[in-house]
Amino acid sequence: RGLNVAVLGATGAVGQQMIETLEKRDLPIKKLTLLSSARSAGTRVLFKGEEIEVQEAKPESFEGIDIALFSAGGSVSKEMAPEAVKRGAIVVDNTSAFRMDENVPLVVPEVNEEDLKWHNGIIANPNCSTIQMVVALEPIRQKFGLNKVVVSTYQAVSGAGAAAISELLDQSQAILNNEEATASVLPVKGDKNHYQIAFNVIPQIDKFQDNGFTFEEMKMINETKKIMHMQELPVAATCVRLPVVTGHSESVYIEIDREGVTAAEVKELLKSAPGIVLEDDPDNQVYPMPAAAVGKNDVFVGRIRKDLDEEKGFHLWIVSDNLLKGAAWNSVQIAESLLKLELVTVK
Ligand code: 11C
Repeated sequence: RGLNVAVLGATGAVGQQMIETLEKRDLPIKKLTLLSSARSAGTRVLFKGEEIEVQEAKPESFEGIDIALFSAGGSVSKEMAPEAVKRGAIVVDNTSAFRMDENVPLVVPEVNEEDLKWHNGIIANPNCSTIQMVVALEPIRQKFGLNKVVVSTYQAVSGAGAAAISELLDQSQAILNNEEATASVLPVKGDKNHYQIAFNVIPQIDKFQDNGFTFEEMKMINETKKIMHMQELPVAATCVRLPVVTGHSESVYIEIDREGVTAAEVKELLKSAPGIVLEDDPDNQVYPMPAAAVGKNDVFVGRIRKDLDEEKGFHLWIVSDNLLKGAAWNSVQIAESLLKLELVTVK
């Protein structure tokens, strides 16, 4: 008895984390099918002591699959998700292909697990930088209301994939050796110019849109409104890439709906909120940092301060492993929620 689970994109940075997360959790799995492009097919992966060969993804690969976790890029999702759904699978898609589709729930279980109930076969996993922010904002919204969000991100290169990690490491080594550092991936693989990320900071993640914001910034803006069911919420984002391998950080300014709330009350609230670890003790220099968040499923929150001028304004510092809560763990968590809500049956 168990579920037939597939991972599409099994050899990618997120796919590997999905497999490791499935291994650590106890979702009942009868059979795990690992799928990839033709290029990576044939790779052998160890899962719970058993070697599984990665197969080339074809529409027929989804016959008999209950839940398929997708992380192989937007165009693969667009092509394969309808095929998987046609064959009875529920797709949890980690790309931006379906996130803003009004027939597709966009889910972070701590925030809007109930939205899973109206899925039509595809469930979208939000962008990593959005996920960690809404986990921290939702308890605040519930208790104090939320009127405004302004976020600046400090994002790790692993968000841009394995090639971006190599680029950061190769450039760092070259610079330390007094050699020339070449760039061909960041800020965006398909854009006109590429810039050095080692010992640098790049204020561009994904392509610029006509409104002057980047696509990553628009994801944070639009996805936050959809997940929190607050189309009217003012959200602004500036997304920045740092020379950090894994772990996204965010400086978030919010305005709540109530006056007279103290920073201590916000800390107390977040201390027991789901999915959050409060790390906020300035006297002992305790605050979240990406190096400490790597490998953990939680969202770490600290540096909580009340604004000095705006009575309803607060500042927060939010850090999480972008490959786990930002991607693989949130997808597996959605699968666990489907089971808990009896939206998938174990046969
Ligand atoms: C980054 N947030 O850090 C991106 C990666 O829409 O799932 C995730 C892209 C996405 O570059």
